[in-house]
Amino acid sequence: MIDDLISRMLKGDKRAVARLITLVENDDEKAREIVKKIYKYTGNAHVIGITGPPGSGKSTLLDKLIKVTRGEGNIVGVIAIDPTSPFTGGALLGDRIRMQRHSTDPGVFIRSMATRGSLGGLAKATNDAIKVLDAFGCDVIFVETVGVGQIEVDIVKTADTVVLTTVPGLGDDIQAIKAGLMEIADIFVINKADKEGVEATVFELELMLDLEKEKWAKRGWRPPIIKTIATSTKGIQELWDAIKRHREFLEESNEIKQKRKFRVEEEVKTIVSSMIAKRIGEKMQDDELMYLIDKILSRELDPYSAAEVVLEKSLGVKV
Ligand SMILES: Nc1nc2c(ncn2[C@@H]2O[C@H](COP(=O)(O)OP(=O)(O)OP(=O)(O)O)[C@@H](O)[C@H]2O)c(=O)[nH]1
Ligand SMILES: [Mg+2]
Repeated sequence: MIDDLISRMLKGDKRAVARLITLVENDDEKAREIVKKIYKYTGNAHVIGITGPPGSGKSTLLDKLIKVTRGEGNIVGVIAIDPTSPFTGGALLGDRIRMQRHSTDPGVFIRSMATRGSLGGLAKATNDAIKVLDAFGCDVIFVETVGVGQIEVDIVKTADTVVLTTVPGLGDDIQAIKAGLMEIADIFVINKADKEGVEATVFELELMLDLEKEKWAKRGWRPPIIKTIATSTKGIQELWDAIKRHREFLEESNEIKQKRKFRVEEEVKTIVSSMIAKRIGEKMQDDELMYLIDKILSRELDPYSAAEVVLEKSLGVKV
């Protein structure tokens, strides 16, 4: 079944893409099989993370960006991560799905992914879904996340280019930006530039960027600040041009190789830990190991010594 889906996907069948993403989302074993089979077709897509506070206009921007990049003949994939924050859950759903109108275009694939149960699972599922879209032939893959939680930040970190959106009158957002998002942004967007206070926000951001002048000089890339009105077309072409310039910078500076190396290392580590956790979780249920728990409870054994026994018995590893 998987072989059939993959061969249909490689021929451009979007329904097969959707099925494959559902499988990588819901079934660890199948995800493993799928990624093993499609990996050789991946590595071509430019992955662009779009993150920023709820309601800052990420989806509206994406809707316009899809149009511009499609106009250049690119095959486009979009993964929208549903917010985990209780403050945004379910809000503005209509806006979020507006970009779905592009779904009838055979060169655009849009998927929304929700957090189900384990949060770590979302990062893994997103990564695997990106691989499916990459193998499908997407030249550009956008990943939209609300930059509130660590998980979303982790997801967006795996993008080649990170676009951070904000709106005039930063207020509390500036704290969030300072508290970590700043570090990961390659491009800043001040959306809703039709609202008051745009220039003050540009000024504030420039000041923040100035604090790290040396870092930008050394790196050869200072994040540009682009003003957009996503509800019209103002700034959209400039934003797309900045994204392309960043991609060129990554290629020329070799940063892309380092980023990808780091990403692959992280990915393998994550997979290994989850495989070990699963194996140990299963093994711990055996009576053979359950007695250890009783021994810890009766103070005959300490948790570290028990862990050593568990590792040795389940994986044959001595630590
Ligand atoms: N005035 C103005 N409104 C905008 C602009 N861009 C987006 N909006 C409006 O802002 C609201 C939120 O836009 P979305 O695109 O859904 O924002 P989002 O960041 O994707 O929101 P979440 O996914 O819920 O975090 C919508 O009502 C948009 O029409 C803009 O440039 N100017
Ligand atoms: Mg959105």
